[in-house]
Amino acid sequence: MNVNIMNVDYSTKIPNNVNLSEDRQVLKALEGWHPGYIDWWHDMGPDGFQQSLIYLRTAYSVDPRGWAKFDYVKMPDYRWGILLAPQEENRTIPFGEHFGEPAWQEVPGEHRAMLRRLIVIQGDTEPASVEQQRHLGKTAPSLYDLRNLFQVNVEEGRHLWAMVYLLQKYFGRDGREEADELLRRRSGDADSPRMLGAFNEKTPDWLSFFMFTYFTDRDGKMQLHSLAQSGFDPLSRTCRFMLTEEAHHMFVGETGITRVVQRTCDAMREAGIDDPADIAKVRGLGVIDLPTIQKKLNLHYSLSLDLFGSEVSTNAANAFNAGIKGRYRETQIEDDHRLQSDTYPVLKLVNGEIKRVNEPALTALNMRLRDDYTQDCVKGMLRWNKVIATAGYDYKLTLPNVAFHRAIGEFRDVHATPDGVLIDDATWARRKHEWLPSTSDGDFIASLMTPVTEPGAFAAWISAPKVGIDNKPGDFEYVKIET
Ligand code: BYC
Repeated sequence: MNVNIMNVDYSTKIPNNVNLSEDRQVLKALEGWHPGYIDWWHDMGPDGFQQSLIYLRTAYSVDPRGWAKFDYVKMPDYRWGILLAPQEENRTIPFGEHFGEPAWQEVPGEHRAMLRRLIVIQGDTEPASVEQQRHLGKTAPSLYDLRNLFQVNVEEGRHLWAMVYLLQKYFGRDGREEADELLRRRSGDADSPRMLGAFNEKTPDWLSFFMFTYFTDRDGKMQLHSLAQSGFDPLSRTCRFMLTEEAHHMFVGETGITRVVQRTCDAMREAGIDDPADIAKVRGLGVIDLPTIQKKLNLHYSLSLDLFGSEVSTNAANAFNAGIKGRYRETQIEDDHRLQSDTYPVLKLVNGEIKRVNEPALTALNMRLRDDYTQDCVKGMLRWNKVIATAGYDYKLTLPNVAFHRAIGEFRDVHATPDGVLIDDATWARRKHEWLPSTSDGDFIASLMTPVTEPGAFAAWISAPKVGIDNKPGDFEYVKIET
């Protein structure tokens, strides 16, 4: 199978709208990179199912009215294409010192290193998430979920291609070296880890997968939006198209958690359980109790907050000034887009207390993006809490305080409860498993993770989705597992 893939004719078989067939040098670089990618996919991509037929969508166009088609595909045959959103005519740089100047079609020399660093970091997260999720296929709660996992995985693979294309096209030899490094690092590896913290954590079970796609993919959304504003037009166009795919990943997370919460509430109702905090009783029903869901949420939200970097960051200010990385929805914000004399309130630790302090808006850009992220996170929470309230339970899932369980930024050296009360090391050590999943919580969840492979059937801890993918009926065979 490897052999066939190495023979792929890139100029015709890779869907691309960047005229690869006439760009011999880049084509050659991508051809050189491709076998290593396929090796990586076999070593670190989904464990098993490589010969199964999966009902996947493949991007084939950048027309928002119809950009993907669905069909049965074996994952190694997925057509990882290079697609950029259409070029906007006369686009100008929407922020920073170059505000109003024509967007760059080539790398601006003085910002080359910064631009390359951001593209490499973005690229590094994509394969990392595939590596983190590689074992999940074996315990999927349904064929529908199995298909969604693989859809997310192949698209993260495509997003790696997207960044590798930029590196190889615009950054010459060091771009090619960085592209090779992206295949060399491994999530969680002691010697050669992925670049950002959350991408070296484990995704041990399906509840973690849903939390990851809800919270961590949403960091991806915010970062991609910021890079989509970039004055470097090829990066902007690449990220704009990636966001089209990214929406489904967050849908998987949001609806996944909704379905887990729904099933738990239904099971508690059927069994006549009135107290959702009666963990032993609820677990006895073979569903995940709400307090444990809250602990998983605390973990994934806090890990994802770390991905925004320090609240006060000169890196962020420099990237903005340079016109490389903007704000969420930059073009819709009504201000001067230069921020030279503006301020922004930042949460900081002042004399042992968490306080809002005004900082120069330029250095506070990570904080601002993180605030936008938190607002976005709240939306799904409201939906989950509605499910709980509709079932008649007085229980609310909440986002923990930003000082809780942090490894990056202002609060990394202190301990705080999810309510934001600062506590000492001993209290933290004693109580942390009230707020974060313990080994026994993990063991319980793991005990539920038995695969369900009959079309239309679902594991007992998760309810069925409301609608199928591509409007398929409930018993559709999303994955034809090879035997
Ligand atoms: N872990 O000034 P600072 C996605 C480093 S997710 C480890 O505070 P800055 C996806 C930092 O590199 C989106 N190290 O932060 C989701 C710097 O090191 P150096 C991925 C960290 O630079 C799911 C030092 O600390 N895209 O797409 O303003 C599935 C001081 O940095 C971390 C991006 O992140 C950390 N968490 O902001 C698949 C966009 N945080 O250089 C995909 C590109 C900071 O001094 N990246 N450090 O050695 C960026 O914009 C920025 O680099 C960051 C950090 C927001 C990550």
